[in-house]
Amino acid sequence: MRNNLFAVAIVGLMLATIFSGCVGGERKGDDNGGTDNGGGDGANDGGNGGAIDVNTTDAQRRSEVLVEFYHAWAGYVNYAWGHDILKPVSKNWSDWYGEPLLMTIVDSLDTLYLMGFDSFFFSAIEYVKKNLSFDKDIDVQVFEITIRELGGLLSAYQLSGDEGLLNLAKDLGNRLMPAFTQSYTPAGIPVQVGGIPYRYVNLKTGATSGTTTNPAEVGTLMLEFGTLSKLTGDEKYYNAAKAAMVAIYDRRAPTTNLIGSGIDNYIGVWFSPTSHVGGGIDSYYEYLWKAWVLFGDQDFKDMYDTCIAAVNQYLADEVNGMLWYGSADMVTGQRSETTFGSLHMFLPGLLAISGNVPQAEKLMESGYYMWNKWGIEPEMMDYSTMTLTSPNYELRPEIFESAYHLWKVTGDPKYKEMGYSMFQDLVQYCRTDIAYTKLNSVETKEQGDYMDSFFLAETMKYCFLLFEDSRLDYSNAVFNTEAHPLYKVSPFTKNQ
Ligand code: DMJ
Repeated sequence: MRNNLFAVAIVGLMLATIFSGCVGGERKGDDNGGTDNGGGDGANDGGNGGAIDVNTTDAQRRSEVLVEFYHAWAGYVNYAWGHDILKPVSKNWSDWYGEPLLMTIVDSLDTLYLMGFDSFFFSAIEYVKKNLSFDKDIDVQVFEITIRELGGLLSAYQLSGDEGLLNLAKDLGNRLMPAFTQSYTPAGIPVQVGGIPYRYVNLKTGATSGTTTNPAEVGTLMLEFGTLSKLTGDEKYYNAAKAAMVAIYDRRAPTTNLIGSGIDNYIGVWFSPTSHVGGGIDSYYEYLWKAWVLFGDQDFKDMYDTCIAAVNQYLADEVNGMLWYGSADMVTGQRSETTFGSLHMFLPGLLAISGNVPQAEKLMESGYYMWNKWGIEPEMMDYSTMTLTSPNYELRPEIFESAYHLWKVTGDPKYKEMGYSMFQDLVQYCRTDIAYTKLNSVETKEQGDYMDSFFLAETMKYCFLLFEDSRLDYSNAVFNTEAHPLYKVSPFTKNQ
């Protein structure tokens, strides 16, 4: 810990000296923005309609992101080191399950590498190997621990070649496996059907719990468990995670090919037939496509093609010339809600990498309009009235992720401009004296007291990659849903 603090202090001084002219960028007030999103209330009145400083170079912007990442990382190191989460206003910490799983550290490892903070990367790996234990009597959420911890460990292993990380990943994978195992009542009646995993598992005892789940939590395990199989040669992880994805696919509505948002994992029956692309379903679609890319398994591509066609047919919605994706009943396809928010904004990126660039670009314009309407995007709003339904902003990354993929796929610099403009808004509204924090309301900009680990794992990473991604082998990597790059062939093996 003391070594880390010392290193942080030294690098802080270096960064402050090198980038003192551009720390935080110079805000141009409320009228700055990227591409011209037009004006007027109906379609395109982005609040940030002004021109961006075109002379600001990629190198300067990259430096600004580095400085801000460092500001947040140092806050974590100084006030929450060894714990899961930094509370950046009260300068306190919290652990998800009472005992730390080093969530922010594990989630940040590959960001440290991609940004070139090599000494932090390697010393954090040493700390993790020495201090992270999964032998804890706690019931963890399989989805969250898979995408943050298992994904973070596997990615850092692929970047460093450090076997200690793979051993931790194997240990965690084995402790999570009971979630996939069918269990029985004392009378011998099966209480879990068709490979739908339990939502919670006890890391020490393997006891499972949770009677209900959703497609995202069932279907966002494939990249991590599949990679574990590839790296260990043991197919059981791949097969269990694939069976879970197929179990959801097999329960799609035959009338529409849509899936619902809540399913009873004992009996495999939907209890919420509302279909959408937001939280609870989102990354199911993402993993169908990415599993195809990472593993070359045609079944995933076939499932993705069927699902995304249904999504585009029933959920896409044009209002006042703008594209959104709302909710519909999975059986009838009838529109049920016109809500959309920050989590939905992963979709432009997914559409872009899977080949539907026109639709991706159109949705990105809508998301950027939503962001600029309030100066920061809300958790949820009604796109038919452009009114807030959940006014908070949780430091979410999805819109930056989509800007990055659109930049890579199209080469159009407007996506870098969008990213930079939104990054400046983050600095203006979410920065605290020691780190970054969520907003309770995008309307009032009142700050909350929580810096989720995905801010360093994803939001800051995508901001950085927009201006510098030389350490990422983009064509060989697939990002898990927590922005951990997983590789078809590990970079360190290629270099050996
Ligand atoms: C992250 O944990 C992941 O991106 C997940 O897929 C969705 N929620 C957060 C970020 O918003």
